[in-house]
Amino acid sequence: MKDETAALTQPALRTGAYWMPFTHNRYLKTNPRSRVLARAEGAYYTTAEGARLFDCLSGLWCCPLGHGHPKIAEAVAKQVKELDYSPAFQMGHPKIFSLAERLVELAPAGMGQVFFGNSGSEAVDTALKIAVAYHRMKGEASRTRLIGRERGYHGVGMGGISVGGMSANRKMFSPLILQGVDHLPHTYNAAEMAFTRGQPKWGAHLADDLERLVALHDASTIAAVIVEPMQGSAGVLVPPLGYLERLRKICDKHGILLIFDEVITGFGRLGEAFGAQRFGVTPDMICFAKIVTNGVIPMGGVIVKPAIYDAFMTGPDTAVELFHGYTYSGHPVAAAAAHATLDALKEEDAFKRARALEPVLEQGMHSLKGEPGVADIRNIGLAAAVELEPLPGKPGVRALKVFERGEQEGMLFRFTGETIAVAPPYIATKAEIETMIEKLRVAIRAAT
Ligand code: PXG
Repeated sequence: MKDETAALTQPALRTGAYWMPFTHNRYLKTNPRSRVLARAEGAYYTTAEGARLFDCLSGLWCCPLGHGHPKIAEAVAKQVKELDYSPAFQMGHPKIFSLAERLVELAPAGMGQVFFGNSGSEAVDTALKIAVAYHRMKGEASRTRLIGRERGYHGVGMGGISVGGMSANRKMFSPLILQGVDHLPHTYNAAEMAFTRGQPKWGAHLADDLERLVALHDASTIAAVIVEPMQGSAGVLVPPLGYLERLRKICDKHGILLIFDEVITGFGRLGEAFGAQRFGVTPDMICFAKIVTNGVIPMGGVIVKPAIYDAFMTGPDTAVELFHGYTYSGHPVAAAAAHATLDALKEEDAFKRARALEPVLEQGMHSLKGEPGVADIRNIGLAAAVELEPLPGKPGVRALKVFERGEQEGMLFRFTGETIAVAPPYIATKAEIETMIEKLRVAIRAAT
């Protein structure tokens, strides 16, 4: 029996002071008890009420090795005692130099340096700044225009919301949106690709819209294109076959930098180190965050090609080359967590495991076709989404109902808009993934 008065009511949880991010604060605070997580171990959370929830999205896409990983916990504890902080400017520490080397090795061939921040949002804003500054260093200061994509999510910094393509994240802040930003069309077309497994065959031609923007503005005004190889937050929008290749070609033709925002797709989510390797397309910069530390300590950053780094290495060698960085860039505790995470990913053969589980997730998720209100199912790697038809006159409520029923069934699903996304931990078993899908079926049937 669950003790209804446990933890949260003794003493009573006071919820008023915490303004929760990307959350319906008022609804949650009327009955917060099931929404408070008290503990986590492996692929499971325990709520403050004592209920056990399978971690269907690996935290927020960031904890695929499971919670409380002993090696990561140990590395963090040791680092706090050895060197808890080191100034990020004009100073370094051994683990951050070696981490940069390891990340370059993991990245597709041809990448050279890593600039560190603390989140995906910082990684994106850093990459956009580097892109504009790079062209200036190369004597092409007119290349300032940035191109994102509809339905893209690049975090919540001023740069990220500007190149991002989610109207809810932009409209409130419209005076702050950067000037000189365009968007490619998103690649989703239900009529052409609903219920596709993996990459849709239709849609490579949508990359040609970049040629239209070049014709409109001239290449000499365009700095960079930024896309997520797979659009995660938009509900697992998988790139059409040939699309990313085509973007790469057009960028090369016009001297435009191509940035992959791999905050979700990095470190094995698609069965390879990065989406770049999965799709066989190498960008000029890769933004990363999340899984780099298994979500344990915040860290993010940008991996760049040597030509980009080299462009800044001019002038007197006593001059600062890039006026950018954060107090916590390359934080030693985050670096220790990242090393331990990379070790564990390797020791546990995690990318291979993700690849092996991909067909299990694909087959299971697509078995939900035909359940009430299921409008589409998409998947790639160890990520999938079910898109639901909205309940008449109640946008978003159907997915909320699925989420709430999911909790009763022992599942922590992620819901946004009309979509349920799953990205189970790499450590999940086949049976756990199958159970997750059967519980999702129960929740979908109940949400009418
Ligand atoms: N780029 C991409 C591609 C992301 O997915 C960010 C940047 C921003 O990262 P930070 O660390 O600043 O949050 C993200 C974040 C979801 C979900 O449920 C996705 C993200 C964050 C929270 C929830 O899809 N992505």
